[in-house]
Amino acid sequence: MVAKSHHLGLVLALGVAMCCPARVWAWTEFLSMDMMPEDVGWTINSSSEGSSTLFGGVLTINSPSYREYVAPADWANTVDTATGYTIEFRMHVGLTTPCFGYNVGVAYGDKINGTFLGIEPDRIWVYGLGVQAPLDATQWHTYRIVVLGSHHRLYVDGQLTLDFTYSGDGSTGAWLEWGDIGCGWSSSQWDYFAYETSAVVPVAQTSWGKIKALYRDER
Ligand SMILES: [Ca+2]
Repeated sequence: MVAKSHHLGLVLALGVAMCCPARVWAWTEFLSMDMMPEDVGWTINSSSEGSSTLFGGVLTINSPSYREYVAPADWANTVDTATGYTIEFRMHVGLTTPCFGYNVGVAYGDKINGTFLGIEPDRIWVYGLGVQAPLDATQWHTYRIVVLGSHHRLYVDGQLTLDFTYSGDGSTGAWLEWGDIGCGWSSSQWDYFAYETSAVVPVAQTSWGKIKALYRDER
C-alpha cells in the first residue's frame, strides 16, 4: 500500500511537471506594434493630426496636436466593471508641451466613468481627481491599469503606484484611446498595448515588461 501510494505520488508529480507550461494570458486585444494599429482593427480619432511610424516593433507617435488610437468595438461591447478589466502597455514619452494639463496618455470609458490618465515626462496623474505620482516617464516603463468596480489601480513595472476609487462621473460612454490624447505637441514611443475585458488579469500572469516576448513565443 505504501509503495502504491508512493508510485501514485510519483505519477502525479511527473504529470504536474510535464503538463502546463506557464500560461500566457489571452488578452482580448494585443498590439505588438509589428503592424500599424489601424491595420489590425484600431481606428484613429477623426480629429487627429500628426503621424506615427513603426520601426523594430515600436510605434513612434509625433503629433502637433492629437494622434489617438481608438479600440475596436470589442472594448465597448464587453467592458464591464463588475467583472473588471485590465489595460497594459509599455511606453515612454519624449518631449511634450501639455495642453489642459495632459498630453500623452490613456483615456478609458467603462460605462461608469470616463478616466484620463496623463503620462508626462515627470509624473503620471489622473485628470480631474488630483491623483498623481512623480515618475521619470521618459524611461521605458510597463504600465498596468486594473479596474474592478469603482476601484482603480495603476501599476508601474509591477509596483502599485496609484490606487483610487472613482465612483461614477456620470459618463456612460465606453471608449478606450491611447497615444497623444491632449492638444499640445508630443512625442512618444509604444512597445505594446493590450487589454482584457473578461476579467482582471492576475498580477502573477506576467513578468513585467516581458509579455510581448511571451506573447510571441506563444504564437
Ligand atoms: Ca497632443
